Amino acid sequence: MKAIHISSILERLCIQNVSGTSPSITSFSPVDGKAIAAVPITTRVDYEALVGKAGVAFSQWKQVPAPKRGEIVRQIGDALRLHKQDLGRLVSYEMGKSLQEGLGEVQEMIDICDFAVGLSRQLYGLTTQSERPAHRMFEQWLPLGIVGIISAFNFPVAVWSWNAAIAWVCGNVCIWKPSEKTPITALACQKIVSEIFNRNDLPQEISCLIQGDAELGKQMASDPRIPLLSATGSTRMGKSVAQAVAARLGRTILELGGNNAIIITAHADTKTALLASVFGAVGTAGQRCTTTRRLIIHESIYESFKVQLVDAYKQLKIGNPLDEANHVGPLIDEAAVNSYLEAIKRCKQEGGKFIVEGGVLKGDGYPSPCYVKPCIAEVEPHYKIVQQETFAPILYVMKYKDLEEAIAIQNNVPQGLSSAIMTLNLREAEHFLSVNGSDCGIANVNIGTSGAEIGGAFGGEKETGGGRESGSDAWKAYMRRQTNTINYSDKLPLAQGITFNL
Ligand code: UN1
Repeated sequence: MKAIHISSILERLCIQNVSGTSPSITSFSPVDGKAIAAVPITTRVDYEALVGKAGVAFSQWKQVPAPKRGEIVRQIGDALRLHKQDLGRLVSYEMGKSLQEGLGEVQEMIDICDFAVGLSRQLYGLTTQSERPAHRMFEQWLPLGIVGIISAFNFPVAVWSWNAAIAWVCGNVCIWKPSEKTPITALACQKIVSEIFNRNDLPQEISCLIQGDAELGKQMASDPRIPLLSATGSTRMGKSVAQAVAARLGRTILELGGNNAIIITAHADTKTALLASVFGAVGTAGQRCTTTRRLIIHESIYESFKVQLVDAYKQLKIGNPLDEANHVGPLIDEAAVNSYLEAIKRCKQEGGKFIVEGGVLKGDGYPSPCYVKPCIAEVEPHYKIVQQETFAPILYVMKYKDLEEAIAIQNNVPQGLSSAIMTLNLREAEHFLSVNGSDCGIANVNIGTSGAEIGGAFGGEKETGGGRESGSDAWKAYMRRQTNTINYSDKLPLAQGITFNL
């Protein structure tokens, strides 16, 4: 990966380096440890000014009919198509995920724009039958105002776009605080969308970008001018955001930790199960909310599946994620490497037996200290470490006897994002999806836990936070619902048959 290549990408995406001016955040690539560029930090004064401008932008944007707002989002989707290669590479370089996954992330952005364009003509409300004569009842969905978006480093652009594209067609304006670990991809997106708003004589502040640390996030959480805050990140962050927003009775959409499991039954197609498990566990170097962290395998196939798994891990190529021959790139930073090492240590202390050893990779082909080996440990489901989400490629495997037990193991963790069962048996599959089955927001059959399509509502239960983003009717969280009753008679009949005469 030559530096010159990245600098021409930055140039094409109109990214200027502000290094030297203060205060700023410098972004370092986990791929080679080099500084990519610096961006200015948003000060309190800048923030105040921006929220003011966002409010003004909202008063203009909400007047634009929803299908016309959709037309603007269509143009954003087209601009993303044009920049897909550059932006995908930048995502890969700044975040460390494989180029395939970087490009996939930009594709998610394009897809959600397309979805939002269609949605802009389908923000339907219900009509209701009134119990009173000559009355008409219906509901309508109206724009909410400023939507705050706090996104995480692992999906530095897609998760923002799920929120922003939907929020925009709903008539809202957005203020986005990306992770301070991935400020450059955020800036690139902001440039792309600002250009579209400019070209259409619309205020740029329909999309605002602020850069900073957790303090800035806290400022958003306690700001009553932001009626909805959508936050993706750790459960710890989510709890603090939820409390601050609840204290002012605002709304949140929370997408927090996962501890996702695949149940592999005796009736599984083991070839599919193997591929799904490995991609789920090592994709994005185990740094997806939807990463497969646990495999719960039927005892009758446990030993043979284990052998195949270990074999598959031997084929994994770890290295520069921009080199398409590699499957796994680096972790985001050294702090992530330390929590990976710590989790391995704690797993061993609790009795975990590593069938594929972990460790930090050094030497040729690993130009930063962030490359680690994906590893696999045999564990007991009750281990403390197994209850936790470690954002790294550590896969815990365990065995079960009957499906009830497997489902209990799967559900018996604090998180509830994604889950899957691998089986060709109809009874097992349906049981897994029934009221007695998975307790997660996402439950799949014969595909892994990660890689959700944008068309579904994305999110999870319990400590995952309960929010839903992206497809289906997730848009409803971005609007305010109004129930309307119109009396077109010359009388005033009261509901519930109450009489009131003067
Ligand atoms: C996340 O990790 O926060 O389902 C989002 C997936 C991706 C999105 C993950 N489409 O794995």
